[in-house]
Amino acid sequence: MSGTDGERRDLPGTGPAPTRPSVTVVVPTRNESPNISVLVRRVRDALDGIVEWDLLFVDDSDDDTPDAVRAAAAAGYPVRLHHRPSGRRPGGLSGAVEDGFAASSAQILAVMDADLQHPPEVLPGLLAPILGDHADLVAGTRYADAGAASGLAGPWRRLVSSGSRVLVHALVPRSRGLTDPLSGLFAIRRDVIADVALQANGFKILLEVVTRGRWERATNFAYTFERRHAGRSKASLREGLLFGQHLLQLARLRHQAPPQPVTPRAAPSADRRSSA
Ligand SMILES: Nc1nc2c(ncn2[C@@H]2O[C@H](COP(=O)(O)OP(=O)(O)OP(=O)(O)O)[C@@H](O)[C@H]2O)c(=O)[nH]1
Ligand SMILES: [Mg+2]
Repeated sequence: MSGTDGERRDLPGTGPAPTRPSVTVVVPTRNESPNISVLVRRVRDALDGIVEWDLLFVDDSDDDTPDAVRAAAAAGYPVRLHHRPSGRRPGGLSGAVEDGFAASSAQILAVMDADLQHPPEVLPGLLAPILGDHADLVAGTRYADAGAASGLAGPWRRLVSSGSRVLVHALVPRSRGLTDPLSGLFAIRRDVIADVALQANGFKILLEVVTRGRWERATNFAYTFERRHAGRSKASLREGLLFGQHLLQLARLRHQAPPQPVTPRAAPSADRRSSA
C-alpha cells in the first residue's frame, strides 16, 4: 500500500528499505459524497512516506458516496469500499467501524470521520505514540492543551458534549485517562481489539474499545476539531438515546477486572522523515 504515484521515497543504494508499519484508516460513511475526494487527497498527503496505509470506507449511504470512493480507487489511491446495503447495516456507525476492523490486517487501526472535522493532517501525530511504542491506544481530544472544539456547532452542543464527558468518566472508570472519551478520532494497535467481542451500537465506538479492549497504555492527542466540510450532520436525538443506553450497559461492567493485554508487544517503528 502506498500512494497513487508509486513513488519510493527511500534513498537509493542504502539496501532494502525497512518495512514500514501498516495502518488502515477506517472511515464510516453515510451520505458523504462531497467529502470523499478531498479526504482521500489529504490523507495521502499526510501519510505517504511515513507508513504503509490504506483507507477503508465502510459505507451505509444511499447517495453516490460509493461512486466517489470507486473513483478515488480508479485514480490509484489505496482506498477500499465496503458498502452495506439498506437493511444490512447493524450497529450503525459503530457496527461499520467494527466491520472495518475485521476487514483489515494492518498492525495499526485508525478511525476518523469523513466530514473533515478531523483534519487528516493530524494523522501522523495521532499515530506517533503507537509507532514509537509509547501507547496502545491514542484518542484525539478537543479538550486538552492545544486541542479545541471550535467545530462543535453552538453552545448547546458544547454543553451536551462536556456534560456527557463528565458522566462517562463517572460511569466508565477505564475512560478516565482520556480527556475526550467520546472522540470519533482515535488509533489503536490491532492487538487491542483482537479476539474482543465489541458490542457497540450508535456513535460511540471509542467508548466500547476503551471498555472492552486489551490495552495498558492510553494517551491523548490534542487537535482542533474543524467545521464539517460539506454535507449534513447525522447526529440526532435517536443517537443521543442510543448513547444513553450504551453508557448504562458499559457502566454495569465497571467493577470487572480489565481484559488482559496481549503480550509481548511487537513495536512498530516508522520512517520518520515527516513530523510524526
Ligand atoms: N457507516 C456509517 N457511518 C455513519 C453513520 N452515521 C454517521 N456516520 C458517519 O460517521 C461520521 C460522523 O458522523 P457525523 O454526522 O459527522 O456526526 P458528528 O461528527 O458526531 O456530528 P456533527 O458535529 O454534527 O458533524 C461521518 O463520517 C458520518 O458519515 C451510519 O449509520 N453508518
Ligand atoms: Mg461530523
